[in-house]
Amino acid sequence: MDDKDEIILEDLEDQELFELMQDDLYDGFADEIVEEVHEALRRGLTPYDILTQGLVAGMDIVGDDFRDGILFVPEVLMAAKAMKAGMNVLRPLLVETGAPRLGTAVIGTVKGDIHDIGQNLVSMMWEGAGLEVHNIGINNSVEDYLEAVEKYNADILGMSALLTTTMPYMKVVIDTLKESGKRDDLIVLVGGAPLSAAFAEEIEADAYCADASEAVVVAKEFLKVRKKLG
Ligand code: B1M
Repeated sequence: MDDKDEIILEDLEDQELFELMQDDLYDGFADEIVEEVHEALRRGLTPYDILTQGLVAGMDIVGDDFRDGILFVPEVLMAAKAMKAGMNVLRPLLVETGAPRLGTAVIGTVKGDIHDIGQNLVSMMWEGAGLEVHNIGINNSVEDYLEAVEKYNADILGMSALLTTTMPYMKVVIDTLKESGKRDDLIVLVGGAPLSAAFAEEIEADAYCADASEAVVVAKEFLKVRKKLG
């Protein structure tokens, strides 16, 4: 019997439960993550705390060890799978809302980039805040973004990039929006670990969002201004 078999989730302090989630996410144990998320919910912890203190904190450790050559792509993929399993449990709770629709958003990761956990999180939180969200996934070309924005008559375009090599593509999208005369109709919000407010300003996005909760606040602020003006 390994040590994990002896752990009784109910006996753990909240902080110990979060630490166990971080360890199990690191090890890519999706089934255990699902059980632990359910246990955290059972004891009344909020979906947001479970997400940030358990899952996202675990993924931060994975990221550090990936950078330092301790973990490799297969292990990180297992961790990502475990993260998504946990997010699937939280999803209905994060998107639960009786609020009227505030506006419509399209979000996707830019061309050449297949990281989607962060933008999936933003999607969920935007839905929870009352936005109609169309998540167009990973590896999106200019054409993909433009087609989706038109199809869904979006108020907001959200772009995500996790690589320093893919973030410049956001400027390509914004420049194309300008050339086609569609830039001013849209609120363009960008995010992803290597970005910054300065980069967002440089590419003429409307704002940089450091994390999913900031993405909610910023989206709401821009929509409020737009509705007043419109
Ligand atoms: Co990759 N990877 N990866 N990876 N990966 C990073 C990004 C890296 C920083 C790891 C490292 O070295 N420490 C590094 C990038 C270095 C750089 O560019 N400077 C890196 C690398 C190098 C690579 C590969 C090139 C590795 C290789 O093949 N040699 C390769 C590239 C593949 C490609 O995209 N073409 C690669 C592959 C992968 C996996 C497939 C194994 C996997 C992705 C699985 C998936 O997403 N389905 C993976 C993962 C998981 C990571 C790390 C470990 C974790 C990313 C993550 O999910 N974080 C990452 C290290 C790190 O970031 N610390 C790393 C959790 C998530 C909740 O946070 O995505 O930052 P984040 O999202 C946040 C905010 O940034 C913000 O809100 C989110 C929630 O709070 N946000 C937005 C994000 N998007 C937003 C959009 C918005 C608003 C806010 O719109 C409005």
